[in-house]
Amino acid sequence: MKSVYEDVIKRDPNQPEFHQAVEEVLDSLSPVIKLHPEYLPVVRSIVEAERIIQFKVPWYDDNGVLHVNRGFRIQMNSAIGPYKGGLRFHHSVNQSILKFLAFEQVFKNSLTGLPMGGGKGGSDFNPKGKSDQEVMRFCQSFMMELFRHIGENLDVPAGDIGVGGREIGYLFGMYKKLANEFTGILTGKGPSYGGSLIRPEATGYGLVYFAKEMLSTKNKSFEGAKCSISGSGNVAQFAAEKVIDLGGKVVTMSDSSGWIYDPAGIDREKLAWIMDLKNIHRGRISEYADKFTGSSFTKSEPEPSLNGLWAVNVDVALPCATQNEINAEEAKMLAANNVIAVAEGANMPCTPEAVGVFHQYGILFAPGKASNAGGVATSGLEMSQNSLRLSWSREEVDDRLQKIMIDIHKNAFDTAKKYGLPGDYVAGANIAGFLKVAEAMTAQGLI
Ligand code: NDP
Ligand code: 2IT
Repeated sequence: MKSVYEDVIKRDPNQPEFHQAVEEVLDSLSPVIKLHPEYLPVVRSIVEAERIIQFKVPWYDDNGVLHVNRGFRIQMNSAIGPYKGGLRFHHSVNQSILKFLAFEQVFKNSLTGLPMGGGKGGSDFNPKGKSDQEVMRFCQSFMMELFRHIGENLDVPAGDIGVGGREIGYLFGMYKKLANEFTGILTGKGPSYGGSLIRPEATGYGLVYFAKEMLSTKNKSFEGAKCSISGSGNVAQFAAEKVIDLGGKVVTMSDSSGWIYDPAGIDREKLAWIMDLKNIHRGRISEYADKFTGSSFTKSEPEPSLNGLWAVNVDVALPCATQNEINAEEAKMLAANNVIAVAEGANMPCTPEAVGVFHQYGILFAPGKASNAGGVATSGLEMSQNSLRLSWSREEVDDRLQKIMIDIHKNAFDTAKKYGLPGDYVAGANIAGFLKVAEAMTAQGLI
């Protein structure tokens, strides 16, 4: 296993996020390889992307000035289904970040139990401060190249940071025009053109369904629980909504400029205000503190550090912004306040050292590839509805989502126990996710 990791570093020495994601999975897989040495070649193969596409995305701003961004699609693994995973538009996007996300996606998609391989893509385009017209021109230019590499049975992208309903709409329109056909090529579509109900809510809701299962292993629940959430985008908003639904109290949220603390709790009305601020006006979370008395705003620097958010005394912490936002020091602050559970809404928001602290203190910890899988699972349900040319009701999709999250929890929990690591959801999720893909790769001849 050590040689696999060394080879990964040797091949791409400048990809720290990818190395981090690979190292964690390889660590978990050691006991599997002891039991199944025949899977070692699979491990060697699974760390290499099947295909990486990089392309130029030229677009004109509202003043007629040309900008040139980079577009990417990482087609990581198609052993159990078409590549599936989001598109991220953020100034930090590079191959390392997208490869870590695509790698995580392979295991996550396997855990959903649905037939989806792993992929990820995006661009270093920064949507902040751009007009709708600029975002539209960028999306159209991006799709002009991406369209030849995707397909409903080949690769089905969706949203991620900086890509929500607006962007998916523009991307879908351009795909449809170029391909001259109406297919379910993207998920996260609007409900009027093939999108699934509950898909916008799914990652946040699914996260809380998963955390609820974790808490119940300790005879705890969200009823009366204090909860800190980071981020104020898609995942954070609907995680907050579900925590409130289950009787919990959300006291923090954030964006890249800083975080807000509301000791009285962000109730339904305040959350509706945040959704309007973020989704319609595209404003900053600092405005919350101006609007609601008793709340405060703390600026944070440098990104993604949140200078104190994780020092707030809570029962449950749900990091929902970005990778590596909780380090060991912050994990120790959560431990000092006797946090019961930490569940990742974002992908890899906790550093390996932070995860070590949670394990050391016996804090329940869920890795994103298990706890945030509700988003891609519901994307899988959107693909099924598109294939059937049917739309299921909110209740039907929500019921399926809940069942999938309960199953993922059980699978990760039972697998960890089986491999002698009870309570270690990281090992459980990595091993369970790997085994299905490994079997499929082996059956197909490791080509
Ligand atoms: P959004 O773009 O809707 O929201 C992202 C939020 O995180 C914003 O509040 C943003 O602040 C903040 N944020 C992003 N980058 C940074 C940074 N570098 N430092 C500090 N804050 C930051 O994205 P999503 O909610 O969709 O995604 C959040 C996380 O969840 C990501 O890790 C994503 O990969 C993961 N995820 C998303 C899924 C989905 O279905 N959307 C599914 C599974 C996981 P600001 O607006 O200021 O940039
Ligand atoms: O990280 C993720 O799982 C996502 N951004 C969602 C991917 C999807 O295809 O819905």
